[in-house]
Amino acid sequence: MTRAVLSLGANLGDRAGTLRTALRALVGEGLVARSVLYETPPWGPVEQPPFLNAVAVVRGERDAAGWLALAHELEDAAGRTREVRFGPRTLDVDVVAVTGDDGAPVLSTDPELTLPHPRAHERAFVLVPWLALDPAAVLPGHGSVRELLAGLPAGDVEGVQRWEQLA
Ligand code: PH2
Ligand code: MG
Ligand code: MG
Repeated sequence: MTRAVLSLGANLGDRAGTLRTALRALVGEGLVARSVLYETPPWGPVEQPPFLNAVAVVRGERDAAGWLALAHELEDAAGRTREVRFGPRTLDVDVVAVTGDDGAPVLSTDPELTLPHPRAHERAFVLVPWLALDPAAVLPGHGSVRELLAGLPAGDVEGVQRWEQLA
């Protein structure tokens, strides 16, 4: 069994509907916990509409490649086409980190699936929802999510706004 942290994002179309459909599909895939939806300013070089983001933790028989395949299935089900890097999308599901049942992190330098995710440590839109659902969260190789957030610019963290009250 492995445990995976997934980051979900959407900034085109019915953002909340798309994310809720994907989160519902994860219930059948070993969903352990999920955050509420957060509205977040676009991160990165592309000017684009704000995102809704969420984080989910799943546990199941899949290995890291299996979680990535699931992420792609969810994106395909949302009608995602692969376009501009960092650009707008109906649904993006990224595998942030995978750990074995012994707690050992899966490490990978494969460009198709780098683990842990190479930019998660600097993205408040990943770290804020993750910390909210798991106050003891650790990003392998980078340390506690709480401390990572404390090191980010305050504006980045404040920009991540809870978008709904209930999960
Ligand atoms: N995803 C990106 C690029 N920028 N910004 C926010 N706020 N949320 C995202 O999910 C996001 C982004 C590419 O994957
Ligand atoms: Mg992404
Ligand atoms: Mg992606």
